[in-house]
Amino acid sequence: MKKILISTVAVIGFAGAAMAFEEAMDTDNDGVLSEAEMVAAYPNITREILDAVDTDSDGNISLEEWTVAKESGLLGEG
Ligand SMILES: [Ca+2]
Ligand SMILES: [Ca+2]
Repeated sequence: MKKILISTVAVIGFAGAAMAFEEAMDTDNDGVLSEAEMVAAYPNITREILDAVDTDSDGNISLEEWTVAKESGLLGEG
């Protein structure tokens, strides 16, 4: 019972994060975060962090890349 509750919370948490990504951060709605969108969302972000987050080095941050970065603490507390 407890396990089911925990995984439900995790799923809702991920859906909430995806919504924040799409609605608050991806301002041109192209499905990825450009460098400018990342800087707008994280004003103190550095080149090192941007490069670390963009794991496939295509110049854009996908939802997957952003989620991994958040979970690994690269993007700080927010
Ligand atoms: Ca975008
Ligand atoms: Ca990328």
